[in-house]
Amino acid sequence: MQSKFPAMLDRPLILLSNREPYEHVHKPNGIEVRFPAGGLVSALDPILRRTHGTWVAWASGNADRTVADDVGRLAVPPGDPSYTLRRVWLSENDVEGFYLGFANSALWPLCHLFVSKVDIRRSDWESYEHANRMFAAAVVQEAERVGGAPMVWVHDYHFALAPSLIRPLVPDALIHQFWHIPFPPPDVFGILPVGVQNSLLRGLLGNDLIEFQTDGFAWNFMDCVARTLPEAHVSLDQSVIHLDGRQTRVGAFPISIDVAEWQRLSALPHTIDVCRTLRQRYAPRERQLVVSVDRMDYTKGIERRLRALEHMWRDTPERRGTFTMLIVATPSRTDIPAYARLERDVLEAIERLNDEFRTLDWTPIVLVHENVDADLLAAVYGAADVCVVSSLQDGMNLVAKEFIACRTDGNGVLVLSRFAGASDELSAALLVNPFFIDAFADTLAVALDMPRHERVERMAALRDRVANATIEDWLEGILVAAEAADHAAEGGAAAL
Ligand code: GDG
Repeated sequence: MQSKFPAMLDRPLILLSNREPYEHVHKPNGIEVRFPAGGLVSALDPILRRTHGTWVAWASGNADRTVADDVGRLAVPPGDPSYTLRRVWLSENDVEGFYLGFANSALWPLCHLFVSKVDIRRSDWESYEHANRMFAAAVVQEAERVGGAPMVWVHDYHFALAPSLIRPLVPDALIHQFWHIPFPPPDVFGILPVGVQNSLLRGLLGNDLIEFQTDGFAWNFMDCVARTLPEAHVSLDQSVIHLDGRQTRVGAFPISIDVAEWQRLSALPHTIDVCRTLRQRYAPRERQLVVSVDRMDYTKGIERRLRALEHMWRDTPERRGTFTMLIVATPSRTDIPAYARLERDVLEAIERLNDEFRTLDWTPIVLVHENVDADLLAAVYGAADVCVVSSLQDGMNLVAKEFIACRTDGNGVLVLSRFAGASDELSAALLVNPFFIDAFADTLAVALDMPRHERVERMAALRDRVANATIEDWLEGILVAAEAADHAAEGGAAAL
C-alpha cells in the first residue's frame, strides 16, 4: 500500500475539513465515540490512518474537549491510534453563521443549483470569513509543530478562503483542495454578491491545485474565474489559471471508495446473517427488495423517488406487493429549516403511501431514519435486488460505488441519476432522470424485470470499473498531479 504514495511520504500531510472523523459525545453510561456519516469521512479516514498525518477539523461533539489536550489534539482512531486529530472550537454563533449559515444555506444550495433555497446574509458571510481565519490559523500551528514543508490538503466548500490565508504564513507548503460537491456555472455563481464572488475565487486560487469530481465542474470553475476576475489569465486547454504571479492547476479527480474494506464488511458472518434476515423479512418468496441509502438531504432526490413509486403503484397496480422499498435516510443538518421541512415531508409521504397501498402481508416502504453501522449498510447493499440513487445534483455519490463493491455475487441492478458525478464513470448502470417522474418509474420497472444474464453482465462492467478506480487510485492521481503542480510552481515565475 505504502508504495502507492511516494510523493506523500516526502511531505508531512495536514488535512483540513469541517467534519471531524471522530466525535465524542456524553451518554448516560459515559463518553461515546461516533463516526459521523458522510462521504468525506468515509473516504479520508483510511488515508490518514495509512499516512499518519494530522487532521484539522471542527470539534462538533459535546465531549470533544474532555478527551483532547489543551490545544485540542488527540490521537485517533480511538483504541488504535495512528494519526493526530486537531480540533478547532467554534462558538454557537460561528456554527450558526459559518456552518448552518453561509456554508450550508448559501454555498451548498448554490453549488447544487437549488437557487430558490439560497439564503445570503451579511453576518453569515462575516462568520464564514472569521471561521476560515480560525481554521487557517490552526493549520499554520500544526505546520509549525510537524516542521518541514507540509502538504496541506483542504477539503470542500467550507474553506474556500483558507488556502490564500495559509499560503503567506507557510510559504514552503504545497496547498491543494478537493471540492467534493458540484461547482456551479457562472450564471448561478453570479447570484452571490460581487465582493463575495471575488473573495471566494481569490481564496481558492491560493491553492497550487484544485481538484473537482468531474471535468464539467472544473470547467464551470474556470468559466467563473474568467468571467469574475478579468485580472486572472485562464488557460482552458491547459487547465491552468495565472493570477498575481502565481499559478493554480485545475483538474477532475473522481473520488472513490475503499473497495477492499467494503468487500471485507460484506463478507463478515454478521453481515451475511443480517442480509438473510432482511430478505426473509422484506423479500420473501418472489418479492424483490429495492434499497436506497442517503443523508436526508434535498439534493438526493428522495421525494422524487417516492413520487416515482407512487406513480408506478397507481398506474400499474399489478406491481403492488412485488417489491419492498427499503429507504435508509440518515438524519442530517436538522437545525436548518429546509432540512427539517424535508424530513417532515418525507416522513409524511411515506406514511401516506404506506396507508394507501399496504396489504395484509406487505408494507410498501420501510424507512430506517437513523445513523447505522457500516456493516449494516453492507448488509442492505448485499440484500438488494435493485439500488436506487436519484440525486438531483451530486458531486459524485459514494453509495453507488459502495453498492457495486458489496456485490461480490455479481448480481444486483444499479439505477443511477445522470445528475450524480458517478454517472460519468458508471455507464453500465441504468441511468435515470429523476425530474422526469414517468421515465423514472419506467426505469424502476426495467430494473425489476431485468433478466439475470443482463444483470450479471452490467454488474460485471460496473465492478470492473470500481475495482480499477479505487480510493487508492484517486489518491495516487491527486498526488501525482499535486507533485506536478509543485514542480510547475518552482519554475512558474519563468513561465510567466
Ligand atoms: C459529499 C458529496 C461526494 C450514509 N448514511 C450512513 C452512512 N452513510 C455514508 C454512505 C456514504 C456516505 O455516507 C454518503 O456519501 P455520498 O457520496 O452519497 O454523499 P455526501 O455525504 O453528500 O458527500 C458527494 C462525497 O462528498 C465524497 O466526495 O460523493 O457527492 O455530496 O459513504 O455509506 N454511513 C454510516 N451510517 C449511515 O447511517 N456508517
